[in-house]
Amino acid sequence: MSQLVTLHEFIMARQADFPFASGELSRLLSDIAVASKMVSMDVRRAGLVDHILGAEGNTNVQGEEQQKLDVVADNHFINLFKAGGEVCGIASEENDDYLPFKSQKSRDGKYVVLFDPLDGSSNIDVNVSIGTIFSVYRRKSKTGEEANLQDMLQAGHEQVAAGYVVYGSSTMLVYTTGRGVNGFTLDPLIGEFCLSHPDMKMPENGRIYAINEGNINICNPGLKKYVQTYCQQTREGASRPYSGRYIGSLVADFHRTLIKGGIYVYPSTTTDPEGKLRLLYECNPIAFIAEQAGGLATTGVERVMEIQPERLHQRIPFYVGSKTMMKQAMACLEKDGPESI
Ligand code: AHM
Ligand code: MG
Repeated sequence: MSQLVTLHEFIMARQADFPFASGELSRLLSDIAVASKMVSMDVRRAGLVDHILGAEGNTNVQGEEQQKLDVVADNHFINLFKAGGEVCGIASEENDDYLPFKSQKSRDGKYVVLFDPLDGSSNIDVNVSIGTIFSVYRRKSKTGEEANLQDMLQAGHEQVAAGYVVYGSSTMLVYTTGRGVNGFTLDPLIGEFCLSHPDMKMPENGRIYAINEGNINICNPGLKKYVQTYCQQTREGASRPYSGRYIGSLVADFHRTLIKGGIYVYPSTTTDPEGKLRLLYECNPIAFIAEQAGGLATTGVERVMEIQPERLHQRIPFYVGSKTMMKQAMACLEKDGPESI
């Protein structure tokens, strides 16, 4: 039997690789792990909360107001970050504006975190996998001051860490600090994330495409051509076309793409010209992980992590996946009708 390595042990061992590290990023990653265990517990009880303890917006048996699970998840992360003191402010999909933390301890924190506390939350009602996605940046403002908007609007290539947690048939945390990608599965018996997927690599090619095909006639012609010619036709040497798989939870669709290879696309459409996914909370962290695992992430036009964000809730068209499939999709876009952003 190989030795069990907990996330905590792994983070501490990695910290020793950086002789001048102060341990703040390590503590921050540990806080994220603790918050995601709390969310995992809530997700496991979601059906009970809705159907037995009282629906959202109602009062539960204890007479307390029920909150939506995304708000509950948001609060778990915010509370842990405030208590930890490594983070001077956050921005999340659940909040209209960024939140600078006021205490002196937090104002001395080096980092900001941008996150989507519960991605794919429309899947909660039907018991399908959902996730948390996070990005960590070093602050731009002076230590000791309040975090500001410029701390939040950093390009993806400035991320110091990024990851996601998928609340699936098991709960898994996958993260990178720019030195490869590692995955940890939550062992519910001991309540610890344990290293289960060391040094994850995305296959160079794949046979699975993930796109909401209901949108195929309102997206650009280049993407339609790619899907029809590369994904839906039996190509030489293959026994059948590619498989379409679309969970509708970015984290779960991407997790499969990372492990099995494939391509995930949420393009611009005539109804949503900027696409749907948020640059800061969804695309940048997933792009960082994809690239660290050997994949690519673009808007169909440019590398996601090069974009200088202009707004907190900015959306972009998003293409991510195995190198070969991404290159083929990008070539179709160039030739048959580009993404517009
Ligand atoms: P959310 O952040 O409001 O949950 O929306 C993001 C989700 C992604 O997880 C998923 O890939 C996509 O929206 C699905 O959208 P659609 O139903 O339009 O295909
Ligand atoms: Mg989301």
